[in-house]
Amino acid sequence: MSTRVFGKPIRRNEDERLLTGLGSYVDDISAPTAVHVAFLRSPEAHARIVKLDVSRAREHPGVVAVYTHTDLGEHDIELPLMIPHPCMPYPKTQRLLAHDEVHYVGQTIAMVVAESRYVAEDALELIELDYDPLPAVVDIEAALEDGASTTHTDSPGNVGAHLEQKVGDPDAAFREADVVFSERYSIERSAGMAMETRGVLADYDARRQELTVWDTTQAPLTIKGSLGSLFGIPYNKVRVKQPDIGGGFGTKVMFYPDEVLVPWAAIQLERPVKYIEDRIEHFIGSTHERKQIHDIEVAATADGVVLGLRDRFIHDTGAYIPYGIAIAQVAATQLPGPYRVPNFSVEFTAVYTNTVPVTPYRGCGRPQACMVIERVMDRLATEVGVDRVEIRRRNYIQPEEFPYHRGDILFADGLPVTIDSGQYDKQLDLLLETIDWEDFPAEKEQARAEGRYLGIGIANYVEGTGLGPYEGAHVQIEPTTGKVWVATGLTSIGQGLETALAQVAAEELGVEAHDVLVVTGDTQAMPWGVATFASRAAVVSGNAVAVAALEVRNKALGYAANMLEAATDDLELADGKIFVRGAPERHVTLKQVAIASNPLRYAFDDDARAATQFAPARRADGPQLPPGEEPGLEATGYYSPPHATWASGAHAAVVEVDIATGELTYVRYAAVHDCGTVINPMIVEGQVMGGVAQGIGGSFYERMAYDDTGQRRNASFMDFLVPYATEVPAMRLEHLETPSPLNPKGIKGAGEAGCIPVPALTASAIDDALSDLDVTIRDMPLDPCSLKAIIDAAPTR
Ligand code: MCN
Repeated sequence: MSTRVFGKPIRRNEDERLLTGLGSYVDDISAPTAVHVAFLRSPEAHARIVKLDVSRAREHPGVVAVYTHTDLGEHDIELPLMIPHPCMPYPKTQRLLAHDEVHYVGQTIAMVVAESRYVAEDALELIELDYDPLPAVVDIEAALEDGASTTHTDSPGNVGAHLEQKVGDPDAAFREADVVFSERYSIERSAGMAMETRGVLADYDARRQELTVWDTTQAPLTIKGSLGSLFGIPYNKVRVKQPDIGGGFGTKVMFYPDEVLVPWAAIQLERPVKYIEDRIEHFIGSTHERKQIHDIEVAATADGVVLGLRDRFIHDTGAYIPYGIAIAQVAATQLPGPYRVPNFSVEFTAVYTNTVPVTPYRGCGRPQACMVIERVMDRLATEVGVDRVEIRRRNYIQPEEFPYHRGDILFADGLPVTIDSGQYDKQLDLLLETIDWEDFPAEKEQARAEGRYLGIGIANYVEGTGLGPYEGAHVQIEPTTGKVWVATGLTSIGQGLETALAQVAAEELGVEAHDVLVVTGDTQAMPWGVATFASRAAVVSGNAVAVAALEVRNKALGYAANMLEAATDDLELADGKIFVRGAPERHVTLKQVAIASNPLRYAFDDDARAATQFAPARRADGPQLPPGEEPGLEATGYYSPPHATWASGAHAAVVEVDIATGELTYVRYAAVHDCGTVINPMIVEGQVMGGVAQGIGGSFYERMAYDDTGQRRNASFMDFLVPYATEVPAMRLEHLETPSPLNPKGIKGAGEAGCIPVPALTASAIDDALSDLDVTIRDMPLDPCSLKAIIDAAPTR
């Protein structure tokens, strides 16, 4: 009679739908009368538009409308600055449609609406666009030199943001240090590359003044509020729905021009309007992340204890800075990783370039920070002559030091970094065991004797997750089915949220997880909330569901006590029923309680008739509801975290380098992940594995390449390589559960973790594989050509 589902590796409720092809994506929504959008996008990285004539396109048969910025009237606006910060001298965000200057290849200039996408694309060819090319800013270091060209001609320099933060006294640490060194590390530009590109379908009912938008967004409530205020439509008359989605990865949390323009056109035309981004547009029109160059100085004792760090880095923000300093700030605050580092300063400059704008992509600044600190640890180990494991142990924050206050350095939630809990030594022990660390030297020697180059790498990370401000949930016991209904303002983007939240509710209500229906991404079902990003849903939404479900549980027990004429303390909830303890034959089902709690009549329902045999749940047949009572077995709950909760992990991999070709193979991979109390270990494993696969892409394959004029050189899957299953090794995964003291369920986030340490440990493993040569990997990602060049240029030790 037990229904413990929290912490169980149960299969995902959504899988049957998604894996049997029954998912319904934006492009699947039936809209037979819809007209279709194609965008004229800038062919130049930086240019002044001297002529934009759309008259021939407007006359093309099948074209319904062609819009440029002059047609937008009061809606000729810039997109919002999502996260303002005073350190941005001139925060630039993108106009819906460009005015007289374009700032990256792919920027939207004009919108064609036609009876079909084919016609819309044909009409694009008829638009006359003349422009004077302007110098393009692409290289972030050159962009900061005196006399550099500017990304925006109306604004001086290319500095999007500049911020310095300091903890302790780093200069004193450097004066006292026995060991001092400096390093430069860089990581390249990459992007999420979800299987499904972005898309928007909008329908406006002018008679009812109702706007409905189906959008691949991770943030439907942001879209709802923004469109409502922009178009002056009541909040409750704007419905934004995120249908099933083929991956989000952070890219879809951004606010894009089409997300305003498509609904705007639907209002103008009073017809459904649809836009589905194609793959090339996804490469040049949806946001990227990652490019940073770090110059770090390290001060340590002769024993390898870090006394201080001084890091200065430059961060490529692309042509605009809609997410403010979020990525750079996350990188800055995660730089010390799981290590004490009592003194450090970090200073970053976000640089405008004439490239696709940069916003958070899974990991958001953390892979960069992890690469820097973990490479530093490897170098420090060599400097002081201890091994890579020991150097980490000497610097870990110890269990008794939690909560660990980093000092006055502010995280992305605007609060000082306080790491709530962790067990970093234990995590490392488990990792070493899982990857067979002790046996590796013999394995390496054996391989070398066979002419093969094996290496092993490790990396640790911490990750601030579960950011506020809040999330809410509505939980109801359905009176017609007896099943549990949960609505969240957040979105399911492939991360298993429907099942995780079902498990939380099921646990409180004593039902099976598959008897809980979770509604995500529908602003009509839950009109309050923030968005899915920053690995926050399990923490913030999970705890909100628990709050609401507990209230429903208490209500149900109250009604059942009346129905069974027993005290609530004597009742027990399990298997969808409420029992009198010790007398299981005396029970009511949750459905019967839900019916009894609701004054409506369920004429055809046997349970409703059966419910009448119990003592009345309330004086229900009276003419009024009893004072203080509400119909329905339901509750809405909210949860607001005090600050971020810090997950952690340690990964290791054995790699093989083919020194003749520069090819890299991941031979085996192990990960230990600590996301506090685990809701569903099977989902967390999937999350970590998926993240690792993306991390492998960011370590050895993927790089958004631009030429000096700002043209993309690899905007297709023929040239931008993502790893296949053949490149991703089998993984061994272990969970360590260090509950967060910050939330009642002890949960920390998990969704981004997998990708964070992969570049760092890959670099470490390659160094180890090539230990006969003098090789230190400082730049990621590599590819066979660049690795072969490094091997060929390396002196033998
Ligand atoms: N989980 C758990 N126990 C925990 C923490 C998490 O069981 N203690 C499980 C839950 O099932 C939850 C999942 O792990 O559904 C991820 O939880 P969480 O860390 O809260 O992350 P979010 O739900 O907020 O998801 C967003 C996060 C981010 S920011 C990106 S980007 C991302 C991701 O997760 N994009 C993804 N995972 C993705 N997975 C897929 N398949 N596709 C994406 O686009």
